[in-house]
Amino acid sequence: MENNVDTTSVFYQKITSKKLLKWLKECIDLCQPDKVHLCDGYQSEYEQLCLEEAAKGSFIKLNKKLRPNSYLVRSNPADVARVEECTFICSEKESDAGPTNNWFDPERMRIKLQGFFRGCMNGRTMYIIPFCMGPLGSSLSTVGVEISDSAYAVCNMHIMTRMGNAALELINQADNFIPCLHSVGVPLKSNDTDVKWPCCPEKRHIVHFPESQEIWSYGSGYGGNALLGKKCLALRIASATARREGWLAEHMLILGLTNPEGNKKYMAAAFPSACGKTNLSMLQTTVPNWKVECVGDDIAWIKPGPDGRLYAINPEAGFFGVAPGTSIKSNPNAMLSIRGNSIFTNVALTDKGDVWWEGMTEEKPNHLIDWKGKDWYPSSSTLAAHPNARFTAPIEQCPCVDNEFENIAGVPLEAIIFGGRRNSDIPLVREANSWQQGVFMGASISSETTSASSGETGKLRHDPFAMLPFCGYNMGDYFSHWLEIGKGMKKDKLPKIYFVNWFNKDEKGNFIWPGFGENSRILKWIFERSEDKAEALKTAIGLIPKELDLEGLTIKPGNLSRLFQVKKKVWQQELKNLRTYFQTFGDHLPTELLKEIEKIEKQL
Ligand code: OXD
Ligand code: MN
Repeated sequence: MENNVDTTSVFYQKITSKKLLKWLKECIDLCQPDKVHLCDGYQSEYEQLCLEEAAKGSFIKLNKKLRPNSYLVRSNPADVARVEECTFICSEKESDAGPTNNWFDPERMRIKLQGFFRGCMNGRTMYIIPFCMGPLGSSLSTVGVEISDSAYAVCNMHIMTRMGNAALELINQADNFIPCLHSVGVPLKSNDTDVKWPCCPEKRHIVHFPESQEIWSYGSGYGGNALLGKKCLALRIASATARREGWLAEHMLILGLTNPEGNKKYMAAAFPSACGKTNLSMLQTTVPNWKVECVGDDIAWIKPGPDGRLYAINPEAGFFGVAPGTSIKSNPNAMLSIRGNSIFTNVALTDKGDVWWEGMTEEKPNHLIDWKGKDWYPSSSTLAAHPNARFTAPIEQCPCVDNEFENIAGVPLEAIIFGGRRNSDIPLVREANSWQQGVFMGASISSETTSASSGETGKLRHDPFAMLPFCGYNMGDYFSHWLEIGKGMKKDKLPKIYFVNWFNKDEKGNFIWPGFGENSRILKWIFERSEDKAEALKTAIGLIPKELDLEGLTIKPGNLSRLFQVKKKVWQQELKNLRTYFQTFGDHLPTELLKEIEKIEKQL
């Protein structure tokens, strides 16, 4: 090898995969790191890295009594979220990326990336992170290797994936993996001192080659831009692979719901980012003796199983959840999941060395250090935590983690739920009367934008299947793929499909539905529908509950009917907007979706 990295190091003997050795050599030659570290995945490695980062001032160790083995990290204020405008799908043909993705010619992109990455790890350590998405040994899982110069990415990957020796063994055996190259894009000269959060926002590129299954990410250290197993591999690359192979990679939580008789059913649910997926995936029910258990809070890989039903795994091993708004009241299980062994990014620091964010407690602390490292008081006009501040915590710390979380066969799905953040006129819940209508419902999601991505928040945008930022191919073809999955399965084996909206508001801007734990009343109805034990009423836009279990809940008179009203004019307009939106997919749009619009129009 051409640079000063010692390739006789003992770890090279651990790598027998020819593909990995070849790629590693290419990456070392290109990025020219000072050192190379092959991650073993041990806890001692994680602790050592955290200590090193703490010594540099990049990680702040939290009070070990209040938040054992946990750290606070502050990012550069210019690097705080996913960056959709810098995210590319470089398929061979532009039409395969489709109108919802940024496409760039793969050959030209490779030349551009070679320029960015040349020498980008000078003065830094290159970490090699072998990882497995999904339970080790599951035929539903996939292995990857992330090469990164960010210790923060390594520590987060420790929590979010099964990484290290066990994954490397799988890679060696298969001589295959998905290569994911990541750099913060800040090479160091010999006497440069490093900054606490190196990044290069002006050159950010999050690039996917779906055909050759490669990921290249440059310039950002934050979340999905840097933890490449998550959005890049498990959604963008996996969705394109899933289409080729006949399965689904989805932006969905997976939960198990148990009724008082002890019967359990699994459901998956797709919502746009920061719309409460984490809360729903582990909610504490308000309906007595019902229980929710969490298989996953963000991503589901769904494949037809040997019995002809759909089975889902969570490819991740941790939560990378939005902190603001999370409290003992809104999500006690998340608060318990982050009681220790967690990384907090862009939250505020209390005087006692613990973390705080808006919504965590009713009363604000008298003094904090905010996410930018500045003094903060309740009278301050700025937020103490960034709205997209995150916690990273192991899923096994969740008090209601499902027993089947590690099941290599996955869990059978009884229902699929779609939802968005809509402040009016979208009913609390409705059931599709067919798989095809369910696909239409998924395709019809619109939601207000949130701070999970850079850009304006609170703006309504179409977000089909909550996959707008994550679909690695033409969204029109994705709709067809969903229809094909349904056609390939027996009707009685298909999960029923639902659409929910927790976010309806009254004229004064107050939420009509209390949400959070009360959403269990809707889950109960969905559960009982799958057993034909709950009745439904037909409307033009799907089936709504004849009755909901509202015992113990007071809802203002009139508000309940408001949660289920179907206003003809509003829906005519909604369908008109959808028709216009669907036109953007041209001849990639399956005609079935237009037929669903026509059917509703006729029935309105
Ligand atoms: C996430 C997102 O981080 O969807 O899960 O943005
Ligand atoms: Mn997400």
